[in-house]
Amino acid sequence: MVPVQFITHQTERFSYEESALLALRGGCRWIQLRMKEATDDDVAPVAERLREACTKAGATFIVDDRVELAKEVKADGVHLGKNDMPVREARNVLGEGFLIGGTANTLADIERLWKDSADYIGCGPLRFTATKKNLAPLLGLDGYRAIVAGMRERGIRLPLCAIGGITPADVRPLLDAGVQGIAVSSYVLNAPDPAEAMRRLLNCDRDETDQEISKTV
Ligand code: TZP
Ligand code: MG
Repeated sequence: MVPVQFITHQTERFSYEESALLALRGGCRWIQLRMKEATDDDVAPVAERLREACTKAGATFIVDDRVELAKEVKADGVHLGKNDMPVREARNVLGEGFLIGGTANTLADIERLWKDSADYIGCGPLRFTATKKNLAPLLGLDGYRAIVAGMRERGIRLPLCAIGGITPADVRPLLDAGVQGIAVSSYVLNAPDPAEAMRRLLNCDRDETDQEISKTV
């Protein structure tokens, strides 16, 4: 199964919370609660409920940006962008048991996060996406190849998740480029059947014969 982090989003069809529940229904076991414009008071009850839903599903639950809230709701981790609390500071607040993910757009970002002891990297964007404002320059597949080569040269061993406009057709090439996982939102939420779309992403590392067999058993 491909490691897939689902990033919540609100659409005309679904609330943030519903989006996460659909991802879980599709078999996703790694949810990031991202409610960019909301206040902590709005996020807290959603986080409490999703914490419970993730526990029931055996899924890892990550909160975007909000370190204190992540701690309060006993999330498994927090995801920090470049303008959020620095990873080192968050580590002091949260301790060693917490997963801390960091956003990177360049090899230099990854090096900084590595030194700061982040646990995984969300690196992108692969291509344009409307889900995030102020998007960094697009990496394309070649961008990931260069970043993976740079990480190897520097001995940086951190799970790298590609993000930004990812669809199933991108997954194999990204894994071949050396990334370990993907983070996704819009492909799933814009699909006619989001749970099925999630299932398709998770199975992208299996060959077509495997997928046909699994449909029949
Ligand atoms: N950062 C870069 S893209 C993105 C974030 C949080 C959202 C996910 O992108 P998409 O295209 O909706 O899968
Ligand atoms: Mg952020």
